[in-house]
Amino acid sequence: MLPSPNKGRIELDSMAFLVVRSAASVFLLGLYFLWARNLSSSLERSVFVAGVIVWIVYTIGVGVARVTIPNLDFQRLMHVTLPFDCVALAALVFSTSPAVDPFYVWVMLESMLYATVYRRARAWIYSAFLVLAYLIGHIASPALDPSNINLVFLLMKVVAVLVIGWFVGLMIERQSYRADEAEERIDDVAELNARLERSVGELRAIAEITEIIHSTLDFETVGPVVLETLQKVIDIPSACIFVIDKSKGQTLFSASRGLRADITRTYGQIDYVNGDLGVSDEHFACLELLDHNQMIVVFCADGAAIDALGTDDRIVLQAVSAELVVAVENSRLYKLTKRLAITDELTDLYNYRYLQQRLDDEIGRANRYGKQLSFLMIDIDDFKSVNDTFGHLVGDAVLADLGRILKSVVREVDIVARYGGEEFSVLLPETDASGAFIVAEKIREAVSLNRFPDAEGERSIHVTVSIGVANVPLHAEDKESLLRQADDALYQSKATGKDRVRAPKIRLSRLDISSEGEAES
Ligand code: GH3
Ligand code: MG
Ligand code: MG
Repeated sequence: MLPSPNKGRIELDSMAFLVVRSAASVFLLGLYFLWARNLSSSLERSVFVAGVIVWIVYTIGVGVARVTIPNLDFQRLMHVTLPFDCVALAALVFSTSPAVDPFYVWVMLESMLYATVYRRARAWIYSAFLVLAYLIGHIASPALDPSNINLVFLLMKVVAVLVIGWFVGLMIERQSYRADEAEERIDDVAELNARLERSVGELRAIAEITEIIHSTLDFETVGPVVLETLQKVIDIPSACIFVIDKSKGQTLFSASRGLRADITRTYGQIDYVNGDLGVSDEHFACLELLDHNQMIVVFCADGAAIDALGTDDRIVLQAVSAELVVAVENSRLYKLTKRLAITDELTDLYNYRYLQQRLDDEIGRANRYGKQLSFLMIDIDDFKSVNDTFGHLVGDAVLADLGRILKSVVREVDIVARYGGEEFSVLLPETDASGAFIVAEKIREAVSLNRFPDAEGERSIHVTVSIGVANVPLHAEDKESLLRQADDALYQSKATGKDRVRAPKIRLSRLDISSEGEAES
């Protein structure tokens, strides 16, 4: 017997039913041969035989039905057998009741069987049919003395059948109710388990993404990996995510996955204008996930997919957004720190440390590949008097302005640095001495022609610079001698009247330019 998942009733196997009916048939046949065929009354004998035949015929019918009908509906089968069982039982009770009433127990058993299979009210009706059959057989029995029927006793027997049927029905109903409850609890536990598993998956994805994002400061390359990991918990095959600087309307970070190239291009540069995202594609929708410190995180995907996002999905996206914002801030700070570490604050030129490092690199490269490089050492003439006349602040402004002039004169690849105080230097990779001389002269001339603003903003200050030029390999082969040679040349330009360019005196065998006096102004 198995609990029925649908009806909450006992589901009897039709095979078991057939076996029990067949055993009952054998029993009835045995009873006939051992006892009933000796009954003195031929009426009782015939009725008994009729009852047995009806029973056996329907048992055979059940067997045939079971073999021929696939997926035989057991309850329907019992509906069919009930009336014939009632007839058979009435006949059997009719012929045996007056003697020992053995079929009373039979009626009771069958009524219990119906109580296990059908719901209580219906089982009761079927029990009532069986009781009715019993009563008809019992009262109609010719052997019973009509004047001597014990009505109270008969009533007790009938009520006992009904009560037991009702009781069995009640027990089974309770049992199935408990089974239903247990099943519901199992469902609840399964649902909780699924939610827990999902939450664990989400936490794992967030942890994974956090690790990926924070594993590098140059984290732009990790964008697709972030989206791929997100997809493990949020079922959106194509999406892009942006971190936008609201104040500048600038995309600081963008990553896309599974999008066509044209869409990626369209959404790669979302403009944040007047608090509105400039997205028009009707198939796409964007969701603002986070707004923090002038930065917003926007997630874009198919509109239907965005609408279908659940609360859990949004929590995951917001957690990832928070990490992205921190990572973008860290990356920005890292880039700024990196820039500050190599930049001179006052002039925004490279600082002394960076210059030294680049000198090492470039001289190494020049020596390795047989290339040239030149170096200019620049010193402002009589800068002390500028400070003395106009004040230190104006002096600082002159230095900053001079930095701008230097940068505007040289090429992108040249390295302009503040060497210290009011001294500057320019590293010219792949430039020979004559080329360097021309650059130095351009610088000298640009500074000389420029007028720097005084405290009132009047462009009244005139400064000049002296420049020493040195070249690898013409004047030097390593950094120390290159710096020394440039410094010596600078000293020469100071010594010969300032506002001029000088290169070191060199041996005639290495000479390729006229080193002294040519560039005098
Ligand atoms: P010279 O032609 O011989 O170079 O004369 P000079 O007055 O420029 O002398 P020197 O090269 O020794 O210059 C040093 C002066 O530069 C001293 C100091 O007042 C000024 N100076 C150095 N660093 C700074 C700075 O950061 N700001 C300002 N305002 N002045 C500076
Ligand atoms: Mg100086
Ligand atoms: Mg000076």
